[in-house]
Amino acid sequence: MRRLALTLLLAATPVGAEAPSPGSNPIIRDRFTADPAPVVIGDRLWLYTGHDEAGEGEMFNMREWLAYSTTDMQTWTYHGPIMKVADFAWASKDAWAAQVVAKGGRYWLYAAVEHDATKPGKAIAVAVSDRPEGPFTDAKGAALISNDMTPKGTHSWEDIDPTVFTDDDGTTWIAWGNRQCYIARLGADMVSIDGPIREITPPHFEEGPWLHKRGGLYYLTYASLDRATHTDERVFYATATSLDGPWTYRGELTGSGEGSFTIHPGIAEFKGRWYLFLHNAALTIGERNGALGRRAVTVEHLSYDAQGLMRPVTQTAAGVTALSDADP
Ligand code: FUB
Repeated sequence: MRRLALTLLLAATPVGAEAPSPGSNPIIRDRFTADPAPVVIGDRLWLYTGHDEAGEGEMFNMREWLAYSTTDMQTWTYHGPIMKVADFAWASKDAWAAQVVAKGGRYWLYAAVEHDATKPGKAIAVAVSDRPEGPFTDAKGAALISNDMTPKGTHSWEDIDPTVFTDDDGTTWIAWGNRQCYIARLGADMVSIDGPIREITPPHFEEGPWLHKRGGLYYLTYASLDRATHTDERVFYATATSLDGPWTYRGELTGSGEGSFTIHPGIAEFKGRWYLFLHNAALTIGERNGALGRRAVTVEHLSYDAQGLMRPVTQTAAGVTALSDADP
């Protein structure tokens, strides 16, 4: 596997340039990837991404979701496409941001897609598999969340970017949104909404929410856009002692991804260390340079201060250090 990873690294290295060391950013170099979503399953960290295939003049061209996994945070095994947007019969296009979570011995994928003309606008799909590497199949046969379920929204793509989180009491929650951020409890079947949809939009919220918990504190981390001061998204966050809120705004966690209008956080603890996954647009593959629709996933170490606040993260080319079996 190590030889395969090295071969892929060399294949993406321009002639005459020194090959980057394994594990350096961006971590995937042989295809353009975006919207990273990590999850720890057993002794591996699994990473699900979108697949950016935009050509010249195209904003996005995303048709499928990909899976990778690692044991050491340096070498990444590619598991291929796990599902295509065409596998949702009711969706028309756009395999946008997704997250996979484990529950009840199965693996659940929640993803943003474009609904067909029967319910115009973006929607959130749910799929399931018995294995993290898929294949995943449509678990509901219809949208879990569609544009008509959040009528207050100001535009047709407000229902994107699901993040799914299971609390210590076993209840599972989904948050999502663009410009508006919503949260709702999922039914025990994982394919229904159980209870009200509440709006929890934090300051400068744009998209890409990510829910996690550490100790007794909940974190809502998201792609922000303060249009008065910035042209590209950055990552901000808020904290709360209950998912019912109130949420306390905590400001910037990290700045924009190099060359990229969008950014998208994904957070996981793996073998005792915390990681922040992001994307930028700094990768060139052959003739294709990074762009709005040709992004590249990165990862950085994440740490907390004594109050449990996340310390600001500097994005690096070096990436994260290797985990060894000796690590906790
Ligand atoms: O990748 C398509 C969209 O761009 C995602 O859904 C957003 O989070 C932004 O990254």
